[in-house]
Amino acid sequence: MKMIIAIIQNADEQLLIETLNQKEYSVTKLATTGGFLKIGNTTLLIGVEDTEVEKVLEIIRGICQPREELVTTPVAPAFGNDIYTPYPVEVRIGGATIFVMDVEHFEKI
Ligand code: 2BA
Repeated sequence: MKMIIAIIQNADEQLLIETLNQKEYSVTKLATTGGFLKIGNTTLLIGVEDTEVEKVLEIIRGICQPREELVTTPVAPAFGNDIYTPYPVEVRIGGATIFVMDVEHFEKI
């Protein structure tokens, strides 16, 4: 058995969970925050048999879209001016960041 950990954008969460549930994959959703942008994202835990991993990854690839996000970073002051100027920078957020891990033990009580 494998545990798929998928960090996705909030915008893709509803459709992805609905699609996985329709195909009878169990999903646990965690509300998470990206360490770099400090904006909310969604982490899904999906436990599946080894033979199902590629099918689930295909579903994620088909739904999760990369997007550009404008982030405002302060630019260091120059020429004796001590005011930090906000400067918008475009950051590309991937459709999904996925980890697939071995599950040592699985039990439902
Ligand atoms: P964040 O950490 O908020 O990162 C959002 C996006 O900012 C990243 O998109 C990447 O394009 C950029 N970014 C992140 N760290 C950077 C850095 N040190 N310098 C320059 N740009 C940087 P993604 O790579 O698609 O990541 C989306 C979200 O997935 C991340 O949100 C984080 O929550 C998670 N993630 C990505 N890689 C991870 C990893 N190796 N381990 C754990 N979580 C990860």
